[in-house]
Amino acid sequence: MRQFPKNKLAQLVIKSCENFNINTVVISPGSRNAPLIIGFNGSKDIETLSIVDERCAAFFALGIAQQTRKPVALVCTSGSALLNYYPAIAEAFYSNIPLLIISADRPAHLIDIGDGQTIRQENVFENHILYNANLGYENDEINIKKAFKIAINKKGPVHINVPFDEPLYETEIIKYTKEEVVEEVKTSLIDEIPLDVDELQKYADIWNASTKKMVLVGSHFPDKLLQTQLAHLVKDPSVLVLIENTANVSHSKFINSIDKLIFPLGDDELEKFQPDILISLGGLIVSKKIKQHLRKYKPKHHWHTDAKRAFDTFHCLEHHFKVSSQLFFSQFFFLTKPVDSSYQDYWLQKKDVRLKKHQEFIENCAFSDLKVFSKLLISIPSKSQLQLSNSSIIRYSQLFDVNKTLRVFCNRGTSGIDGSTSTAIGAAFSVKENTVFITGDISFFYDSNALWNNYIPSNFRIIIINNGGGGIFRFIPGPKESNALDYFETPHNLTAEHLCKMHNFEYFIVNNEAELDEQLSNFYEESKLPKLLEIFTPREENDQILKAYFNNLKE
Ligand SMILES: Cc1ncc(C[n+]2csc(CCOP(=O)(O)OP(=O)(O)O)c2C)c(N)n1
Repeated sequence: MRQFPKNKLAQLVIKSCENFNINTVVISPGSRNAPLIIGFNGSKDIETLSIVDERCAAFFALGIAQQTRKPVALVCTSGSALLNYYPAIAEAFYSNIPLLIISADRPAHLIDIGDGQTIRQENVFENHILYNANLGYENDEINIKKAFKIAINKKGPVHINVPFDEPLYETEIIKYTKEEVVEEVKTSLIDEIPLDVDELQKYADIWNASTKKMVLVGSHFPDKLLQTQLAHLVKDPSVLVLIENTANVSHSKFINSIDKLIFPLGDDELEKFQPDILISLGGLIVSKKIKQHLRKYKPKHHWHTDAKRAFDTFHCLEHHFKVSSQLFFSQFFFLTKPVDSSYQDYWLQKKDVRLKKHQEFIENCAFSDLKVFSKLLISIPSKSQLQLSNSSIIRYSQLFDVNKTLRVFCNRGTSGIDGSTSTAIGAAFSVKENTVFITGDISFFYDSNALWNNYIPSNFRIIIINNGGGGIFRFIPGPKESNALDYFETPHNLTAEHLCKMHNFEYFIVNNEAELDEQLSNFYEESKLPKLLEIFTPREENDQILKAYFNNLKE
């Protein structure tokens, strides 16, 4: 026997969540969603969390789902509450993260008649959602099941909109036992349908005839099989593997700082770098330089491997292998052979040259964002999870070798600055290991409600590089030469100190290199409270130093 909301639609939604083994629901307060709140709170199988600000709640849920790769449910009331989920929904859509959005609504006859807290909720996320289940019509049960299966199998956001008439708070005791998962859900490689071998052979023939092949890996969840496969690929001297830090793979023969390699190249060298074949995999690419390069010096063949979708990022996509990269490589390796070539070796030698230049410069450079980064990345304890905000933070990180035991994540689906802290906190909440989050000041203050959250583990660490504004706008061409730099950079004198007091973080401050060394020596030690380190860097010098760094890379 169990207490349920009296409302049958609420019962159906809650039972479906249990049957599909949803572990977590993040609830934001309201009255229209009372049947769902009461019902989920009565569930033994589902953990309920309470976060007031819906934008933060959604990014927090995204952080959990990013780690568990299982859908996390979100529940909110009607009206603008729901719209605050949109930034995280768009991020989930482009980053392939499963989210189950459950919104309470008024019944159809109360929409657009002047009722309070009422907007047009059905299909409101239409452009960035994998499925809309608008309940209250026919086939509610079928629609709900479809939403769950799509979120799980296709790894993305789905929206279930649930109209509730009053009364909202009534409950009933009913006999209830959880049913087993209603339908088989596909979650692993063995569920995939392999590629047709004859078809694949045609591509393997092109591959085997080429001496210049590039494999570009964007953001990817850490995966041992993929790591092994990519390590196998670089045994072939005609293959160059380019990775980003968020790809979570490593090897001494991978090119990991793409911009560092490309920036100094002249036209002759860029032509030399141009591959015949490009295989891309993983999520969206951070490196602007490689995007520019491959759009200008297009490979003859661009193939993308992904079970779900392929973007034509370089305007020359020839083929989409609609399977996971792991399945693709496991089939492809049967058909391919190493080819004699100097392609890989030539660029690995260049990589070494750049590294020497890099080290020389960093050793001697003044206190700045760049210098801070060089110290931060080596200070992070092994096996931590590293969460990065957008803007120059993710870009600086790409200039350095990151300890290969770290797992690195960043919201690159939409590259927003609006939910990085909330995402990092959700991710930290869902894993046991230490989580370190490095962020810019504007991104941090934008999402400061992320700290309004009772689930922040004590081993969570925030590091703010406070350069007094959006430092990226001093670096990229355009804003500085315009008459409106302040509107891009948005300079300020804010500090995180008072937020730390309000939200129970230990606060540390750094203004120079010596203080940085001192603070980093014990910043990661165990503590009762989570900690925040705010590093002030010289706003007007950072971009000069970064420009000098890139110029110095030139031979
Ligand atoms: C939601 C959202 N609004 C605006 C932007 C545009 N934008 C990109 S970077 C940036 C400034 C970020 O500043 P900060 O976090 O301090 O990082 P820094 O550039 O100093 O490294 C802005 C406003 C964005 N990416 N996302």
